[in-house]
Amino acid sequence: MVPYPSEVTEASGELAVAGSINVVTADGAPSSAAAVNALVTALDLAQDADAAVALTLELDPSVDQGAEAYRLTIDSAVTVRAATDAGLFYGVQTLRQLFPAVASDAYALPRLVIRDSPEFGWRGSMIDVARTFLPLDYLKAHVERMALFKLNKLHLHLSDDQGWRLEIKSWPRLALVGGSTDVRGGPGGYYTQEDMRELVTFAALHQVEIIPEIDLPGHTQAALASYPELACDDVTNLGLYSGTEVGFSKLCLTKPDVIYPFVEDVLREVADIFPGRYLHIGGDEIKDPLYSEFIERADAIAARLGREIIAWEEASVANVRTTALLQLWNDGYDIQPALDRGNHLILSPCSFTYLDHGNYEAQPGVYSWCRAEGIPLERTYAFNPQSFTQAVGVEAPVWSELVEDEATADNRMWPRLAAVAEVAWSTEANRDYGRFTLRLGALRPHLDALGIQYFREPQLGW
Ligand code: TNX
Repeated sequence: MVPYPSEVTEASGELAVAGSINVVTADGAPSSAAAVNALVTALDLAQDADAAVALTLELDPSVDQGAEAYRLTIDSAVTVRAATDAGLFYGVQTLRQLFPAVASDAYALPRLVIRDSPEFGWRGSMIDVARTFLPLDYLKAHVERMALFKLNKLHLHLSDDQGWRLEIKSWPRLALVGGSTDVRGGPGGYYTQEDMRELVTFAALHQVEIIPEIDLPGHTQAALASYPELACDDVTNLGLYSGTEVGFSKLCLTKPDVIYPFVEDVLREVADIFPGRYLHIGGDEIKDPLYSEFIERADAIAARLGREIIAWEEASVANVRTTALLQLWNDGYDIQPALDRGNHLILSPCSFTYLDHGNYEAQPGVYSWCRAEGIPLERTYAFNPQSFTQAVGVEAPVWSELVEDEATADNRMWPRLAAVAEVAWSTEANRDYGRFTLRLGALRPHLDALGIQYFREPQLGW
């Protein structure tokens, strides 16, 4: 099992399941019901009220170790109890890992009792769809894969210099022009608002929340090429960009009458599509005397929309609401001012979690600016979020300057995202790299069944 549960008590013997099973779902718990139905279908088990074995999902408020906690009992029956649909859903994911990945005639489940709840509520994966556009179907497949490992936040980096990937109805050229190419000068692409609503609904059914990021006020060349009035008047380079430099573009912060209505329109439409609590406003890699003021005004716009902001660590210099989350990305960054103010952190330290870096030293086609030796599985696993105070959890980004396609995205994310999942879910006492490699190594057929084109990690025996 990955991530390893809080408490596993093994009993002796096995529970045999063959042919059919009596599935009883809980009313008002749609994601766990859908997950358990999908599981028994994949295992070729017929649902039959008279079957020898019952698989029951039960809402039980006494399971009170937090909103994602569950208990799984396997004795003469299989029972998952939780106070919430999310808890039941995670119980089903654990069960999914205890069954084989592919159907067979008969199954033997270990008798045991599991009590489980996560250490951190934020267990994230970030995909940069701005440098390289990836199709909606890939994002849906990724959500299903995340769910198996109890990852629950999919952060989409929706805009950058090389592309604007979200339809904005009040500023249509953003997607039509800004979305028309990518980092290699290829055809690019964008998601319609309908596409993203569909993804939000699909993700919710897998207990995954989509976190939309519009990167402001830097990383905005695609927006400037779409609407040149957003740039300062002395800027002459207003074309679409398909290189890999960073930090050269920005909204013109001395034109507040132009840029703040733009930011307000964009964030209003984003908030309308994505129902979650947070809007990620970027805020990275830009130097401007009016930077802090921009972040504060964007935070105020989010407040009027009833939302909180997330911003990259640089925004810690601004006086944002204490509800803002800051995303740490340089290992040693001095984030103390934000902690003093009371802000919480999403932990994405580049030397542990930047999955655009190699699975091994000198892997071709990867970045290495943060760690020359690459970021092997063991390194990601060694990250200890418990050493931070005021952290909501961990998130691993894949920047896509060098990620040209789905196979490459898979290679960068897997199996390292499974390590991220365990680091964020499991207790420090339950983490042990040797045991992790045995447990994850055994789940290879599950990754195969999901069609993941993972890196064949030698330390897993793959
Ligand atoms: C830094 S991390 C960036 C991205 C790049 C990435 C490449 C961060 C907030 N900004 O714009 O894609 O490095 O590794």
